[in-house]
Amino acid sequence: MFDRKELLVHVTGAQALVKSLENQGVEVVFGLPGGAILPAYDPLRDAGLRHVLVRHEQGAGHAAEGYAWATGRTGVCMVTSGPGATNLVTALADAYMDSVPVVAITGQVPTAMIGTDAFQESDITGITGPVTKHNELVTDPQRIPAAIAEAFHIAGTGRPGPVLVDLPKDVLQATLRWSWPPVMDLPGYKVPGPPDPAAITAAARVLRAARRPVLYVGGGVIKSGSHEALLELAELANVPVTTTLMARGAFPDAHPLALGMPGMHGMYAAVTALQECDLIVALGARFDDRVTGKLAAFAPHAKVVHADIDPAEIGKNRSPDVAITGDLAATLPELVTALRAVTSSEGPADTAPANTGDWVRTCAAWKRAYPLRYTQEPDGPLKPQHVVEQLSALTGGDAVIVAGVGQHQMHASQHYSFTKPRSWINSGGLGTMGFAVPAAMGAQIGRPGELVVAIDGDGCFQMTAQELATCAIEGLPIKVLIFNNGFLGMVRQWQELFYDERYSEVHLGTSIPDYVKLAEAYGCAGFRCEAPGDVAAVLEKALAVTDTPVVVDFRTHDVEGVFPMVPAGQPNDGIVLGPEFSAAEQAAATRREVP
Ligand SMILES: Cc1ncc(C[n+]2csc(CCOP(=O)(O)OP(=O)(O)O)c2C)c(N)n1
Repeated sequence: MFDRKELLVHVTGAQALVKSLENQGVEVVFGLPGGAILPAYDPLRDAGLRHVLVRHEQGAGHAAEGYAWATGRTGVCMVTSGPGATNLVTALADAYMDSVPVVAITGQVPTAMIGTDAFQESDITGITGPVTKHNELVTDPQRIPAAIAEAFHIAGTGRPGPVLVDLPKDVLQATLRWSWPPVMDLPGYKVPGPPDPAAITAAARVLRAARRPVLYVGGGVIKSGSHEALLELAELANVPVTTTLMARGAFPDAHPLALGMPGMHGMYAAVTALQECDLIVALGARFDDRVTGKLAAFAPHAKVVHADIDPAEIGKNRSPDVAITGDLAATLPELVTALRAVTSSEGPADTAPANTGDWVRTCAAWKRAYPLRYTQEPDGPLKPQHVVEQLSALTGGDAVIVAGVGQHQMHASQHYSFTKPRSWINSGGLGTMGFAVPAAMGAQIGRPGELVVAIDGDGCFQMTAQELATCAIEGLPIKVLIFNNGFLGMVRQWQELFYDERYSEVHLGTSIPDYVKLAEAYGCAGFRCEAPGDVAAVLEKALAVTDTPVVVDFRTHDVEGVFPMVPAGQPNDGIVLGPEFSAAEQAAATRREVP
């Protein structure tokens, strides 16, 4: 990359920006131009990278996120000042909550006009301070290469996250001496070093001594690429594994040790194993309230080993007995080695599987006794769970599944059988309706030729459906399965359960818009499916389309709920199995018994 001949070349700020992106190896920028960022769009014409013109800046942000989730690389978006920049804010907040590496470039009004309420001025570094890992208003054109290099470094290292670089128009128009690589000057930014060997040994010892351990696996395992070491650890120590909403796919759901998702809509076995365990090994997870329920009542008998790259997470919600700060890519293999050493020093007769065997059998019995349950009548209303299970069977886990936010997201996470990492993309922390379509677009660009399926709610879909136009024009054959229940379903469910069925402003109706016509208007293929028996055939038809995006309007049951459920803020001990279980079964489950 370093080219001595380029040392004395003078370029404009805009050219420096584009050259910096090229030198960072950026292959795609999602964006939409406007006045302040105009100078940057000129050299972009001749650049060796792809620009995808979105229809709304929020779409650019989520597309950059989807690209990053799907590839592990940093996603890039570029927009103009003022409304362009503020339209990005939701996506940046989303990326911040879910630790997604994104670099956002925003145009800004000329430096002399900053603070004058100039046309399309917004203090975007001020606005995004709390939702970015770092941001910078660049006032010296000479700083552009370093600002961009630093942005990528910060976004992609340590705990990943979004970084915003704000570039005033005059800074983009000024000239500077081009030089690459720039010297980065980040005195306050430190990526955690290797994990402390003493902490690793301590963790191995408590794991070895535990009789009822559980691995609580978060998104950090996927981000660090340490899923293989996770499998090795789980099998070596014979420990049941729970995978959070952020970690679906980090451990194969079909594995006998897999308990599935914990938390508010988690599987009974996963939720209960965490409540009853004597040791939680938290790996790249953050004890989020959707997992813990009432924090004071969470896992009351458990010691905690907490391994995370972000020291701020350790002890934030739950004090650990053993803290390991560092990259899981190093921590997990070292933990495996340390566990082997501890085990062999205790002699082959006393093997780890024997220590935990009873516990593993108990968890498996819970799994069998209290599975996910729903009823699909052959002629009855179409159940969303049925659609997800048909999709799961048809793809065998060989697809990238993207979700919106709501009941459909939970049904997708619960009923799809994930086999590998980076096959599940969703908005976990912020819970952003409108995430799915643009995130699927970004994922499809990052993984061309692979099957990308967005499972979306009718409410969510209508928030960012305009990106279907982008997908059609770019020839991106994403599949969008709308679970059209005619309601803001998850909110309807909460009104049913917690507001005495007093439904207020949650009815959308199923037929406006006509999603098939809408799909066709956007240059996509559109199908509709209402009968349970037709699901497999319609999915096959949809999956067979490879040259345009596809939208399927699944007319799903309007009152279907998501269960199990732990009401918000309640102890996880009170997990409700739902209407498919008898009172006797619920009572037995509450007592942890297996009928
Ligand atoms: C931008 C945004 N606004 C509001 C909410 C609150 N909310 C959470 S789920 C939900 C309903 C989603 O409805 P839909 O997309 O139809 O999905 P369903 O729950 O019916 O599957 C709402 C309004 C949100 N998460 N995000």
